[in-house]
Amino acid sequence: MKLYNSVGPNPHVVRMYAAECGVALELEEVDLMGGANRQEDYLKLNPSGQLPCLETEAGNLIAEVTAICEYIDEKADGVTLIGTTDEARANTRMWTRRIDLGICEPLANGFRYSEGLPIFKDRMTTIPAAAEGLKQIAREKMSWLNDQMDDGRPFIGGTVVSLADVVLYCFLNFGKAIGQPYDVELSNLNAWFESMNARETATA
Ligand SMILES: N[C@@H](CCC(=O)N[C@@H](CS)C(=O)NCC(=O)O)C(=O)O
Repeated sequence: MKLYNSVGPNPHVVRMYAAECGVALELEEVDLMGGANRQEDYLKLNPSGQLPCLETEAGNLIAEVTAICEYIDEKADGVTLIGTTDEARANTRMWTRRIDLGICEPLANGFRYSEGLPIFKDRMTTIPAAAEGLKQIAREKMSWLNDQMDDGRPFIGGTVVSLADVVLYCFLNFGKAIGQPYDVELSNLNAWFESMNARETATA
């Protein structure tokens, strides 16, 4: 399987997820900073013009990180970070959706509309006036998640590592690098982040 790869948290999610599943990916780098992902050649692969994108052994193209990770999960031999039962899979998808919409999306758009404006202003609609509010929404949801984890669960969805953990880890790691570090006083979130950061797959 070939992954069209670049800098940024979304490709990191897929690389880490594949490493967790023991699935090898051939990486092909795309120059995101130079805007190659918005050019005709790449748009033929992923008309959304974003990274990553997976080319399967059958030659099909899959974009959107949660779809790619679920596909990799199905290809993994005996390992799953989605879940082994219908209840577990629903739980993983519920938490992943909460993380995606509540934290990742506002954090990323908060960046695109402020510090990231020089990169993004000519490739998408940007709303600088919304940046601080979006960052605030992400912070509030991190605090809410921290409260949810007061029950001592080691992972976001409960006792086992899941897609939700990989997605959030990669975005909080990104947030640290772009001026949106999570509040280390959120002790449950901080302990969880440190445990994810210690996984061998974190550097994939
Ligand atoms: N919803 C997409 C988001 C992908 C995304 O935002 N990728 C970023 C890299 S982390 C990107 O391609 N940014 C460059 C651009 O939008 O031109 C997914 O789930 O894969």
